[in-house]
Amino acid sequence: MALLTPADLKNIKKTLEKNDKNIENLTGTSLRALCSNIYKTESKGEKIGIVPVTAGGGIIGSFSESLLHTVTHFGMNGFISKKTDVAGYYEAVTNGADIVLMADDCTYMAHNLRNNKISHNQICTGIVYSEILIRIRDEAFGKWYENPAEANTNDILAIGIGKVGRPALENMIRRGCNVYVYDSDPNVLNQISEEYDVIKYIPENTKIPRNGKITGNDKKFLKIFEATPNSNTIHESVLKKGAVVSTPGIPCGIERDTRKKYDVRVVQEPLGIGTMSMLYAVFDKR
Ligand code: NAI
Ligand code: 2YC
Ligand code: MG
Repeated sequence: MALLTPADLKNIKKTLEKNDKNIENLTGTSLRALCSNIYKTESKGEKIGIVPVTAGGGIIGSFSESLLHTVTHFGMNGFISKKTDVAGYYEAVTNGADIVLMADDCTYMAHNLRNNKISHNQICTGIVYSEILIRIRDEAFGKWYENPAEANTNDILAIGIGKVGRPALENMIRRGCNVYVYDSDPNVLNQISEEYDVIKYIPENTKIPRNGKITGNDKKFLKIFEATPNSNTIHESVLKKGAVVSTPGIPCGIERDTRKKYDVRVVQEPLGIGTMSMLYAVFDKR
């Protein structure tokens, strides 16, 4: 399980604001409104208790503080329990938390104590990052394409189909996208292609000559979802001019010079976007 490091969380304030603006430019809605539309829920001023957990690898420096910054940034009412683990949980509940946010090394969850809804970070991260691609408005491609409505198809390339990528894939299929999938683990790629109505995609740069023949696709994309723990997973051979990469993956999967060369817009943030998706998944229906 790829765990966050304090370095990943260093610029969370700036990164969250930058991505919120980016999401608004691309989809026409702020992150808050986007999450409210995805789950048809709204915040009613719930008190959010953040409980540090020492299990496994232990407390990650600034993890709880990053969650508090996220909920506060979006105008919600949060606090971090002074104690950790079970004592922290007891403290949060007895101090009136309506929702508890806490994470060990395996699961990061949000639990609404009032309506008993519970959400999981990897699932909600997959959903929100895929929805950003699905909800891009035509105007976002106007700078590069005569007919942006025509360019703005539902073709999406999904790279990395693991604990985050699979919920993303399921959401894209549910929402009627044509999903092309690539995963560097051939077992994963084969299993996903058998299990879901998707198109197996081998990017040019990973083409492997077999008995003199080169296999792989040369289709290019305007929308790419990536959820891998590696860098340089998005090669220029898959990109169209003005493409959008929506990636929870850490580190970022597209190199700076490739981004510049193809005018790529990137939505990538280490924790806050996924957290907002988790909270809206457990708020009450509108
Ligand atoms: P995972 O290990 O379950 O899945 C990763 C998948 O990517 C695997 O199937 C693996 O075969 C594939 N992969 C690895 N390198 C690849 C490459 N070069 N090309 C194509 N496929 C490749 O990991 P998980 O839990 O899905 O997390 C993925 C990433 O997302 C991690 O970096 C994790 O830290 C990050 N993450 C970020 C969050 C956020 O809010 N930004 C929230 C949760 C996870
Ligand atoms: O500080 C604490 O309370 C720690 N127990 C937090 C551990 C979080 C471990 N999980 C992760 O780093 C990743 C994040 C990207 C979100 C999901 N898993
Ligand atoms: Mg995030």
